[in-house]
Amino acid sequence: MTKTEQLIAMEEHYGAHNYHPLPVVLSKGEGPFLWDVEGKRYYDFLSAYSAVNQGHCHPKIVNALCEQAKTLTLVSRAFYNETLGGYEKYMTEYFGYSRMLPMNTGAEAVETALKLARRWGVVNKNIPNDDVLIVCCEGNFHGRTLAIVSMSNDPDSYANYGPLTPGFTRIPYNDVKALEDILSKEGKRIAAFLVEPIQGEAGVFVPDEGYLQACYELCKKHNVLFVADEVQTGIARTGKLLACDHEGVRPDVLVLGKALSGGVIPVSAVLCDDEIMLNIKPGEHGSTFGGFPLAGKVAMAALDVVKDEKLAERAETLGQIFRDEMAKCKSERIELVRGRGLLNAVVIKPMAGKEAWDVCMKMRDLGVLAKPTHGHIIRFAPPLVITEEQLREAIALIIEAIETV
Ligand code: IF1
Repeated sequence: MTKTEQLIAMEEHYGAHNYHPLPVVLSKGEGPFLWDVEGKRYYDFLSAYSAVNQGHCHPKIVNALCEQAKTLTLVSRAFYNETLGGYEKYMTEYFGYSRMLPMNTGAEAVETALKLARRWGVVNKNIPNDDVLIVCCEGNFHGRTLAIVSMSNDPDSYANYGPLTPGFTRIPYNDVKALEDILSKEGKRIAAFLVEPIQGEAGVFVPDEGYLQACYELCKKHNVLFVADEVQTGIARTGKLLACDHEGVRPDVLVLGKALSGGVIPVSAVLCDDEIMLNIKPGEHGSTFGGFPLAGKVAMAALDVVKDEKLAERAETLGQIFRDEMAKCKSERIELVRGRGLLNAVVIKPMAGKEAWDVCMKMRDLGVLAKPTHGHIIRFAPPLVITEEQLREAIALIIEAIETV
């Protein structure tokens, strides 16, 4: 058995079977590159689902982690810690909100946003506690907790997990009229509209221009919070700091995760203003690790890198090159290329029994890593530090894989 086969067999034997990974075992990363345990190098076109926008093992972020790890890692929120205040100040100034609440994973941050929205609905909008409704979208992906999967219409996410959490209603994505209808009908008991500015898991579904703006205005009209899940789209991935920036929309509640730490440790956060945030009082929400010293130092370093290395501008320019070059490929296998910045998807037409999975296997052999979603879609999201030359080299390999599989 090769080392690769041994390590895969070990996971098969001892691990839960809740994933179906591409058969490659990775052991090292640097910038846009990954290496497997056999020493083969790959272009990473997944970026840990957009957590590694700053590139693998970015020296400035790793250094921030190591320095803080030698000094103080965790004290819990039972006491104050030296880094949290500065981190909160940095975050609120960086994103333009009056307060932030730190958590760890994206799902926890979404849960936090749901709690803030419900609390605001009860306290500020006087909705009876048991009547509060939150509007979400078909095809959404916000994480894996029970409350969150209760919003999902993907049976893989919610089926056979027992009674689901009430208080959510779903409308079609990219449908302003649907939001208008539900707000007209039930607006008095709706606290929030929760939306991904681009749906990631659904297959990088970019809504029509003006959608976010129109939804935001409807929310204002009906006194409903506009909550943006930017866990995947935020932190420069789509060509702006936030995907909502493309339409000049400032969400009432902003949810961040993933690349907030550059993929170094789990760091997430919710940002909003006093009227919403201060409804939660001591003891009413929290997390052992939320806002711990490592998180603060790592996140500030990760966000410094985004500005210093102009990652949003890079994503915008390089994303255009990606879509233009892919459009030049006349393979019948490519049904569609879509996306924004460096969050893109290629829809693959199954031919001769070969599907997106086979294309990904071929790309792996050629030295590019990406993963199919929903059977026929491949997501392409390299670290934003990839150079134009590297990107063009990778595109040639991707096209070769598509044409030869
Ligand atoms: C998995 C997809 C990506 C997210 C948005 C919250 C979260 C996520 C918009 C939760 C997480 C992940 C989790 C990952 C697969 C993945 C994913 F394939 F499902 F669609 F990124 F593209 N909001 N997305 O996309 O964040 O709690 O995971 O930190 O394996 O479940 P988390």
